[in-house]
Amino acid sequence: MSQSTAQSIEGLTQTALTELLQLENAEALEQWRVHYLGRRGELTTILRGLSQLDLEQRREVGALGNRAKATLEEGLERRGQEISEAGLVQVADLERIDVTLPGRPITTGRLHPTTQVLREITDAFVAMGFSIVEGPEVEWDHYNFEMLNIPQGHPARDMWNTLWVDYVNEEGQRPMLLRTHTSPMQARVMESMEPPVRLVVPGKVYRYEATDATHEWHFHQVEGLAVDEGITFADLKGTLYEFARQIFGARRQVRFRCDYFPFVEPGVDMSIDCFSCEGTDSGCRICRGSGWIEILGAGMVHPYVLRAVGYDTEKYTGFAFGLGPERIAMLKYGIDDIRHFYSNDLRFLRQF
Ligand code: 2NM
Repeated sequence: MSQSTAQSIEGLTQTALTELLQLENAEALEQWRVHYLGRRGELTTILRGLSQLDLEQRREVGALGNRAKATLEEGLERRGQEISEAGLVQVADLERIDVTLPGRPITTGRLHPTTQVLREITDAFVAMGFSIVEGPEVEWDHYNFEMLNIPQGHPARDMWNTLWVDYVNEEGQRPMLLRTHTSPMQARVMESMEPPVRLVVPGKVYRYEATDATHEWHFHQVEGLAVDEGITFADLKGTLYEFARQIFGARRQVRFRCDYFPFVEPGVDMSIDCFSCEGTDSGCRICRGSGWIEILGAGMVHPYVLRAVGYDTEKYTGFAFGLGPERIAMLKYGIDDIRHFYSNDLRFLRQF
């Protein structure tokens, strides 16, 4: 008895679910509900008949019946949703839709200001024929320092307060770190191909640094590189001048001054003339009265770097540069504290 009841519950469930999928409107759904789940519905009738079974069987088959009931109820609800989503609406339902109600607001996300500026920067270089390459944030000392003419014990290592990864190799050294610039990827690319090379590497970098309004322990960089036969400092100046005009407007002037970076010789920094006061305000908040704003570092790739990646330094020369999108964004939008970028304050983020 209980065996056959169980079977008829199973069969009934299958039939009911199959039928359900063919129903197209609310009226048919209601008929279906009454037929199976109503007070005199098929399933209800079977469940009522359980009282004739003994206690043990009643418990077993009862559980089966209750599960079947839940399955049918779920199916009913799902099919109801499908029908209304498909727009298969009954005229009676249509009359209850108030088309004068305002629509539900669509909340869209947006790109982080750093990402927006990062893309503006890389777009400018892509337009000049550079490719975009990305690389690992966890690097080897070898690529982050050694290959870039910053050997162990070199005083220039102090320029980058490094976050070392807690991994000790077989020789007892700790050779793994969070990259302090994106140039290790440039060393990787140069190592893997012959010139001509023209690439920019955008990405996140890390420094072991106390934070304040102008320092973060993690931020972004875009570093670029061009190596080929006959590349000169004039190529560097022309490329970076064009970049400055793309980002800060065609009226901008640029100025180069000597600076030191161990992977280039000579090294320079580049400033643009102040877009805020154009050199007329000795109290200007942006250029602090100097009329100039430093926006990047650059230089001719050091022959030691070219040699380390296996390039013929008699044949090839190149220029390289590095800049910080957060700093560019701060200048463009008048942001006074770099810590805003990663404090996740929506009032800040929604302004961009
Ligand atoms: C800078 C300034 C000057 C630079 C050098 C290289 C490489 F890999 F080619 F040697 N990449 N980036 C460079 C040069 C970066 O950042 C302020």
